[in-house]
Amino acid sequence: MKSRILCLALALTMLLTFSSFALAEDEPYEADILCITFTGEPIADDAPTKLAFEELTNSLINFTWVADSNYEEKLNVMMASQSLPTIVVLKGLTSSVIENARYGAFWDLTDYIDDYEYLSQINPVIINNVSIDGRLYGIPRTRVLGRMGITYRKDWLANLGMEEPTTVDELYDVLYAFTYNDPDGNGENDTYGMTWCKYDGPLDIITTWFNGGNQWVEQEDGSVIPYFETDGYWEAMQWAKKLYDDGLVNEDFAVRDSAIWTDDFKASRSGVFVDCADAAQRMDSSLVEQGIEDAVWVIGTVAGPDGNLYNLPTAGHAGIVAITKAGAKTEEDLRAALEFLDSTNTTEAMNMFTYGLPGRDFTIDDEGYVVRTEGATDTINQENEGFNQFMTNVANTATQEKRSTIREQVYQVQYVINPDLCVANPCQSLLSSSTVYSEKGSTLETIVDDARVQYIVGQLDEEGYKAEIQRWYDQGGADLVAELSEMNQATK
Ligand SMILES: [Ca+2]
Repeated sequence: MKSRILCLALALTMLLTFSSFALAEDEPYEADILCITFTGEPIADDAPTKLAFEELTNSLINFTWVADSNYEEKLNVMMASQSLPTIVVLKGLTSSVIENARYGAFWDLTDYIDDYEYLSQINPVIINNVSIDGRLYGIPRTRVLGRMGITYRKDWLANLGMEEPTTVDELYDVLYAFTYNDPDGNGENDTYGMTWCKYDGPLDIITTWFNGGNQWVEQEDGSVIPYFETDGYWEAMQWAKKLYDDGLVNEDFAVRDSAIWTDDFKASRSGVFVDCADAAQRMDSSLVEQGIEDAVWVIGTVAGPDGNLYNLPTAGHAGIVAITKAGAKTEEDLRAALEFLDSTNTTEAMNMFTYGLPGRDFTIDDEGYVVRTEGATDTINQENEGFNQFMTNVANTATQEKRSTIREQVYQVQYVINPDLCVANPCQSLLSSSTVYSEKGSTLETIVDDARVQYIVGQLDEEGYKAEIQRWYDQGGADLVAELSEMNQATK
């Protein structure tokens, strides 16, 4: 028995020796990164978090810092002189970024990402949104994609003996009861269903519930049609009009400023709010301050007439992290850069980006939650400034902090439920290259958005609405459809 244990120990020692030998042989990757600093005092080369991160990812990071305020200018100069380092943080897909991608300044990553554990997990809607001519020229700096939700008063729902709505019809019933059945039980007729404002976000969110698309809808042949040509858009508009006609939304929504949009919900005058799901946290805090506890809940979406769940996404990104051909000269160099970027998405790496240095700035408790050290947020804000700007967060792997019930529900809605329900706008990344859109885009959007509101409030009948849609086509819409269709087909 004793000898068996000895053998095992010996084998283990050899194994450990072998693996540390193997690690030592593996040269660190030299990561040259063009990155953003907001304060002009970015993370130092010998900062503990940077050193720990380099050890974790087996890299040596050499930052070139550019101030956020003149990032665009500096970037353009460096692109023009082909002096970009290998890895470049691009804040957005500007026209010069698009031109440089087309001229071959950056590697086309489309056919490579599937080979990497984390990079293969980028949400396809985000890939769509950051593509240039249908190709991927950088790893998205991912932001919450499935952000939207329906915030409501769950105490009112309970008072009325109603269940959480799961369909548009059930939501209608809730809005009706919130308006006419005294949900707050005070005997007064002093509440209504849902607050809208002149910002058209809620109507666009509702449109997706009815499978009415997100601005543009792709056809089988790759051409696109504007979303207002779908049956779903029309049905959503009818539903919205019914809410308005039945008095379930605020009558003045077309002129109500978005700055006071939330006031009625916070004052317990209305019981539903359709916007970013994280608004639920702010609504909850506001009500708690007034002594109304445990009254707010949020869900992602409700099923439309076809029984499916859809939701309106955000862009889901804040630009991309590109790999330059000036820096990565060979495919081997490209692979090394991709491997490095992939390794920045592990749980350990994401925790350093998010919470700072393990042990000093945060620990992980017995339940597996992150616990931040008191005051650590200030430390990492100063010491690690700019450090996480090249974070791509494509797989949301960071360990989570323990949250309040409502925050946990917001997280579930935004990161677990919604991402698979998001409806892509097939033209999202094409619009910046569209000639017609750059000339007439905002005029055209105003025509159709105004027509929708005017129809809902009864200023336009169906005939009048359709005349506005015709005006949309006549004033450049027809050209826009043709141009975007051609552009979209070219990416196929
Ligand atoms: Ca009442």
